[in-house]
Amino acid sequence: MAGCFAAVFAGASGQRDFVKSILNYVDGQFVQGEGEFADVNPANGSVIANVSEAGQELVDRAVGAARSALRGPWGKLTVSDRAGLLHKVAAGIEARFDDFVHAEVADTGKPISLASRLDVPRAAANFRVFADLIRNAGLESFQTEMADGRSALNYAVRKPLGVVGIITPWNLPLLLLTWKVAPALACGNTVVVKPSEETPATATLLAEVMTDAGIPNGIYNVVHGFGPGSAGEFLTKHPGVAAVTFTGESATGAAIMKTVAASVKPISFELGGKNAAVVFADCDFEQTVDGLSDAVFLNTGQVCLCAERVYVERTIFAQFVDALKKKAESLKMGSPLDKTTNLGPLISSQHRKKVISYYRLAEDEGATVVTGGSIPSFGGELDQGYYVQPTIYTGLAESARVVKEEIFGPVCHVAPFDSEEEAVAMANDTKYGLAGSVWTTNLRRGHRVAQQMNVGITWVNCWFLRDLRTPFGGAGLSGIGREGGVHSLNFYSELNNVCVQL
Ligand code: NAD
Ligand code: 6OH
Repeated sequence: MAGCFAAVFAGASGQRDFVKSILNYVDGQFVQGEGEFADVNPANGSVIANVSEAGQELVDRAVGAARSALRGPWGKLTVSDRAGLLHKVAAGIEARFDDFVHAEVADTGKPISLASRLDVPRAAANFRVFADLIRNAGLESFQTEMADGRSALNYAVRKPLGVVGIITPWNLPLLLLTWKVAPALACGNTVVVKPSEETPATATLLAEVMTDAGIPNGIYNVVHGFGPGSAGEFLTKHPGVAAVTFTGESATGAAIMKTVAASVKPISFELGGKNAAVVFADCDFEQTVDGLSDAVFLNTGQVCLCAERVYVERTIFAQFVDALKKKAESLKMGSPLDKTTNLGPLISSQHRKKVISYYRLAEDEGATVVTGGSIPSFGGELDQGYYVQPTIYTGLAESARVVKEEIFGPVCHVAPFDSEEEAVAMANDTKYGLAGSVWTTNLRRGHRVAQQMNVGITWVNCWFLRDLRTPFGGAGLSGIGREGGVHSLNFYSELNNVCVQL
């Protein structure tokens, strides 16, 4: 079947219709799997598409196609030609900008303003950055002199790993998928992707862009489904898959690790977080309140980098909590399609149950509710959506579960500190280690505290400001390995060191 999306996006009524049927994409064809499940719009609970679920047989076909494609024209392209095709993919995403934005908004419920400024532009940037990186990457080399007088030249050449299995979550679906697809393809691999069952649309739409850009059949394959006993597990278990890269919950990472252990595949894991922000009394107050509002509430708190623990120097604690409360209460919750909306719903009814259970737990654990803490009422269609109020707590012990466990909603706990050492100790008192932020106008303190954070990335006076050449990943329960820049190139390629005696 050609173009399962094209017909649907061009609604005859002139109205933008959403996807009605989302198929798997294998060897350049949109194909049906064995089962079907619903893709739900979290803003109103309506079913926006039926998604075809890939069974074992279809995953086998996808991996088989990806393996064959390694031996086809893709494997014979020069690096420069491959990079050129990836630039065309970036341009293709931009050419269908509105389609991607609307598909992402319908699947996730995120505000259209956010999808337009973050998710879709970053997807195009992911392809451009890794195309340029691979085009300009040098070879590691050493001139070797041995004690016995022999000399040699060593140099390492990059080769693709083979078929890379890519498994991604629902919070930034296209951004996180392309963050892995782009470097994997840049390094000459072929891929089979399994997007989240909650957000299957943009990965499928990307298939059309790949075809239009001239990416040969079998290079980019999409299988839909769930984790255990479904496409996710079939893909990670598959003997034809050379490496697995995964973004999602830490517990899922542990399950995938067990699955891949038997075949000793390389893995890259970007997992959960319980990130801390440390606010000093000498911060630029307005900038910090604005920055923290983003860090806590962006994407309704469903960003792995969000700050769920905020530590504030005691001398400004009350003033800061009050300002953050006002900011939270000024955020507009509403329809994702309204350009003025700041907060959309959570991804699903199930996820809302989880977040609300933490809201109840916070009260049981003795928290003071500064603002929020429940489900909003709109008096219309949005009451069928999975909205929760942006919420701020104070007063919990550092040992409380609400302070220790990832909630993944628009919520934080704010606690005071008296000294820099105490703030660093509290920030580091977690099993996670993804991201942190430090807010101060004292330059030396900013560097000093940032360097002591046990995380993969620390921002000073900003948050989620990304340079795609930098290492990205997590410590502890937050992940294994680093991607970004040359770290991605290293993960997605096998280095073969050639030693030539001179
Ligand atoms: P999840 O772990 O539930 O699911 C992620 C993906 O894994 C989905 O595609 C799912 O179908 C698949 N999956 C589930 N079980 C599987 C199994 N046994 N085998 C193979 N695949 C399986 O995560 P989620 O709820 O979609 O996303 C939210 C989580 O992701 C949060 O914990 C968040 O912190 C984390 N996250 C981390 C980063 C990062 O860069 N570190 C980025 C985004 C999200
Ligand atoms: C998690 O929700 C956000 C992850 C962000 C990235 O992986 C990135 O490259 O910006």
